[in-house]
Amino acid sequence: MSTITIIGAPHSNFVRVVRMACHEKGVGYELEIARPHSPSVTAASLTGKIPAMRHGAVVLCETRAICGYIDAMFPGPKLIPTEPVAAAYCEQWMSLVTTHIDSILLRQYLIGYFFPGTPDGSPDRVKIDAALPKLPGVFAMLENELMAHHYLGGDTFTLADIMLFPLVTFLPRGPESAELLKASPHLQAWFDRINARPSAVATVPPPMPKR
Ligand SMILES: N[C@@H](CCC(=O)N[C@@H](CS)C(=O)NCC(=O)O)C(=O)O
Repeated sequence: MSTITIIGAPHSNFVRVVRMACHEKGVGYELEIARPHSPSVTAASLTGKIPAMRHGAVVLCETRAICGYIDAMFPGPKLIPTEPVAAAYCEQWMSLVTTHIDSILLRQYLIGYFFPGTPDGSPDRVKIDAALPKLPGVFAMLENELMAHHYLGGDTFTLADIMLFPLVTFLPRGPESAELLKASPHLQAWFDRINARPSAVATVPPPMPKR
């Protein structure tokens, strides 16, 4: 069967999730580097967001759907548990990452540092300050879970851990999130465990391009 093509930019946390899933499964892929809403992305992604994926006649967008396809289609370790309770916890955490945690930590908070859009390029304090009160709750949610379990949703590594990991790599780049991470020893220990996996090592993004 044809090779999987992942379409997107290597700096995107969600593109890295799909790449890590391929590495964990032992599935080869090619990365077609493209920005959101560029022609090659809009040809494959219903929203123009990245990642998108092509595999033969199968064209998909949405990280969870792409990873679910890869997990079901190929042999190798199951990334989404088959046992119903474990599967439900995995789904719960994946949903929390994509709808809640990513929204607050990246789209509402870190974006104010990464892409401020201010005339002089200084951090967007209005955006950042509006997000700050929401940060402790997100860190507490993760710290409590990882105090109780070795991985998100249980004691087995799953796609939920992959879903969160690339986002956590960004946290040291915001001063407030860096402090909260330092104060979250279980989250930090979880991060170190995932960061040592070959799938994480193989997908480290290149330095951010100058804007
Ligand atoms: N729900 C999508 C979200 C993907 C997403 O937000 N990708 C970002 C890059 S990390 C993007 O394409 N942003 C451009 C935009 O929001 O227009 C998924 O799970 O794949």
